[in-house]
Amino acid sequence: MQIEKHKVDELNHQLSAKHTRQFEHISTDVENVEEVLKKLGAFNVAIPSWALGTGGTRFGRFSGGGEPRSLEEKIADVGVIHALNKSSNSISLHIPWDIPENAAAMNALAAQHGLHFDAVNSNTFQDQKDQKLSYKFGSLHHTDKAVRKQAIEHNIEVIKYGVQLNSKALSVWLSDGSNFPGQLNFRKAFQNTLESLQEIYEALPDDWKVWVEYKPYEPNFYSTTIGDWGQSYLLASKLGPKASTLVDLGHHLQGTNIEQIVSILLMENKLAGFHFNDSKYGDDDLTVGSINPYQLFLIFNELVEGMDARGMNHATGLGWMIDASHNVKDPVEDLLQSVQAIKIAYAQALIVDKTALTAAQNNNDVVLAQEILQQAYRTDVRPLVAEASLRNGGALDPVNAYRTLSIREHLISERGLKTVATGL
Ligand code: PSV
Ligand code: MN
Ligand code: MN
Repeated sequence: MQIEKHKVDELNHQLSAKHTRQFEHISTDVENVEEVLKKLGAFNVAIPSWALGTGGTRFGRFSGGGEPRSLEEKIADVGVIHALNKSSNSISLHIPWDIPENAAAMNALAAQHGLHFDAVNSNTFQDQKDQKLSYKFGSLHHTDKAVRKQAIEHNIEVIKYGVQLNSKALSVWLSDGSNFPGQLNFRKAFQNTLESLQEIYEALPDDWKVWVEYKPYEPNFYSTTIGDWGQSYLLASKLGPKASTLVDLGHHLQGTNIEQIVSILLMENKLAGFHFNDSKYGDDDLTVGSINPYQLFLIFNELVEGMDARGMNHATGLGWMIDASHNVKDPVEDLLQSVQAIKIAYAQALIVDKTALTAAQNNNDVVLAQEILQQAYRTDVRPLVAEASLRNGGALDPVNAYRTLSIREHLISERGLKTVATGL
């Protein structure tokens, strides 16, 4: 399924009078409108191949209709998202959930939709059919060298797939940990993980990176071997310049100051990028911005400040990806909402009066500093996001366009009502 551009244009035309009014209004207040639009227009967030089907919990899964049944159909779904928002030009594969049997064909299909492949993700947190040794007690940290070797080889195989797809990074998340005190020797588990990652690091092509993701708990409930940013940072530092720390927003204990973590990692050139989602209780994988949009804005405020301080390109300097699960929503709608929420937070961060904020900070003017941040946060920047999309040929209102064009109904008639996507 491919969206015809003229249909998006027609919908934009219907909304154009209202949009023009709103855009003109905000343009009078925001000094750097053109710069903001340029940056928003260049900004893209990758879509993970596992987020295109409805997720579920251990209590049940309620599949939606027209879910993608193959990698080809997942690429088509990301194509739909990108055609509407012009900000999701890449797809991130989880292997072996999505194995690109014919990489050349996948590259060509992706290109037809204006897409390319982002980081590849390895998976040593589940046992696969015909797998020799089990990951029940971990993978890269395992007490048995043979299990570690199997997990290392899997990661190297994932890199090989990634090379064929022109990916440039391997993203590693381990569920390795322990469920009960005494089960694990923490020091040995960490050392084993480091040595295993060193072997994987050696297999990275020159222009590749490895991103080390952390998570405090789940599926293990006593300890996780890469449980926080300190452990990930330590590993990344010992590994070398190609390794850095990946921040998944859901992978923090409640109340953690994520924006501060981001700021320090960025300063140390050890921030790989993000898995965006939102949460109320734990790793809930909810729609980005649905629970705590202020936190998202504060993170982007640190990102803009820190990337500018280091002269980094906002669009390409870090890995931007969504990592969410959709239990009750149409996944495509949820992903469109998530990307919009990210662009809103980014636009708000771009309009912060940085000179005034720095002065307020230097004067320890706490009230003024807060006023400056909240002035930006409370500005309705949606007309800026809409204008950036419009200028790139996307929809002014992507969710509305998706619904008005009856995309899900088309997908259901093409693929059937009872389809189940692979992956989580
Ligand atoms: C783990 O919770 C995680 O965030 C990792 O990024 C996985 O690769 C992903 O979820 C998929 O389930
Ligand atoms: Mn993640
Ligand atoms: Mn997660």
